[in-house]
Amino acid sequence: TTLNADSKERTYIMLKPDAVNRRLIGEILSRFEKRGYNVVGLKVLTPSRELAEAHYAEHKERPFFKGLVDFLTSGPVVAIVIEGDNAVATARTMIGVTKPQASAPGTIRGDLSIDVGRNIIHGSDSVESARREIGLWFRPVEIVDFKPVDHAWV
Ligand code: RTP
Ligand code: MG
Repeated sequence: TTLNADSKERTYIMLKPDAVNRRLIGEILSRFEKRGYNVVGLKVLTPSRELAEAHYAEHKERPFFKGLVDFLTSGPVVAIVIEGDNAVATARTMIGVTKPQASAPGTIRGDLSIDVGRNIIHGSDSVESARREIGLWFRPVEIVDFKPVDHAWV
């Protein structure tokens, strides 16, 4: 079968505090659902400093690190696990590039943001990062084992 329901790649998506404040949760989540991805983990939380620093640990020597952590801990985020065929790479394509002004129209950042420090969404950059980040933000029981039903009756 070419149906992608069997492909279980997972990625970690996070709607940053600017997206939540701007009430863009539904707009952004709907793009992944309409594309064909399943939401298998979902929660709203205000991250601790420790969690935000661990999430962005790869950037800890960068000049923007403190500002990035200040921003991420400034209010609620939506932590999401998306599942489906080639989820990691396709989500990054849907998100656009780091700088919103360089992100093509049609991408999430390209349609909804203009500032690199307020680029509304995070997506894991590799399968390995996705595994690490999902483990950081979710306990195993918070992620469902989801088998979509036959599309003939939904
Ligand atoms: P993310 O991790 O949030 O999905 O973003 P990304 O992969 O596209 O970009 P990354 O290089 O991982 O950077 C993480 C976040 O740091 C902020 N940043 N600011 N001022 C700057 O030059 C700068 N560079 C990066 C961005 O908010 C970026 O999303
Ligand atoms: Mg990144």
